[in-house]
Amino acid sequence: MKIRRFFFIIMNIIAMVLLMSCSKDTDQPDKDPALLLGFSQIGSESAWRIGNTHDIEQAAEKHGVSLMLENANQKQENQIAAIRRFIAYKVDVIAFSPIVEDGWDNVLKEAKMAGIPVILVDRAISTENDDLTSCLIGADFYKEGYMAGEYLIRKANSLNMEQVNIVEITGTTNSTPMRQRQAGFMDAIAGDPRMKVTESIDGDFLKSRGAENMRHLLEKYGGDIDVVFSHNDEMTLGALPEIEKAGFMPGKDMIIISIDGGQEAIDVLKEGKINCVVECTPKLGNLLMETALKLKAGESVQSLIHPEEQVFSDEQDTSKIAPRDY
Ligand code: GYE
Repeated sequence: MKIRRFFFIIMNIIAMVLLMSCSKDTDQPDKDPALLLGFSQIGSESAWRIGNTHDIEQAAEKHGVSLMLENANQKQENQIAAIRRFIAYKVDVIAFSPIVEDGWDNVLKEAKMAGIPVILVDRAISTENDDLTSCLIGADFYKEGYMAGEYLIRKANSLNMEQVNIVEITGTTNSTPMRQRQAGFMDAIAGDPRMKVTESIDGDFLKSRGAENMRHLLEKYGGDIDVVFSHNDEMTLGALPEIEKAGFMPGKDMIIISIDGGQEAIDVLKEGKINCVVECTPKLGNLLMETALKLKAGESVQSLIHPEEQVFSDEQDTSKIAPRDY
């Protein structure tokens, strides 16, 4: 009995020592993080966005950054409230992906008054005060739209098309990727008299809206649609079943062009139902952490940082496309 009791006490002491040493380790990064970063994410509207959030969380952990992450569920007012909370909390650096371009000046002036540097991630803002933000880390959306247009010209040539009727399902009106993808695409096809954009319609980057818009376009134009240019994979994936339900084969009867390059869209490209996917990488986390750490240290940073991107299409051997991470 005495021996049992002795063992019991010894085991308890060992357990307590182990527990204390464990909690000391896990507490460490929070007690003395390299940086406290407040990040306001737009929402969870797409595989791109979910991949982007995940990448930022992983990068924060890797760089020893303590991350206050807030999801705005697609509402600008939630993003503004989150930025105000970050200011009240006195974070070292604020980062956010603005859902639309307008309406940020007031809250950013508050951040400036508090002496907190602000990084734009993914999307830009429209302002006359250039000194409200330190830099923008995000894709070159104009180039993405331009590459989509260049692909279409090559495809139309290969099919000897005489006229090309295009419908465009755009991302959120007044968001940077919507404006710039559209501008790049229009500029790329501008010199080709065969190209005609019959209708542009806002699909808000959502799958449900992609489906709804495609139904509307099919009712209106039916088989007169030669090309569907969709500003993201989610809307494309929503549109495809509607095209099939209407009796057309996507990828054959209609040329399908998408942007993002998530795994699901790449799988459909391999099946031949999408013809071209322009890559937009959500992997901005490491660049964000490196830039935020530099700002905390008072170092200067590049004002615009674009990641490298490519085009996936039926012009290549799609079986060789490496697995995507989002
Ligand atoms: O293309 C889309 C998304 O801003 C690049 O937002 C991003 C876009 C992306 O939800 O899928």
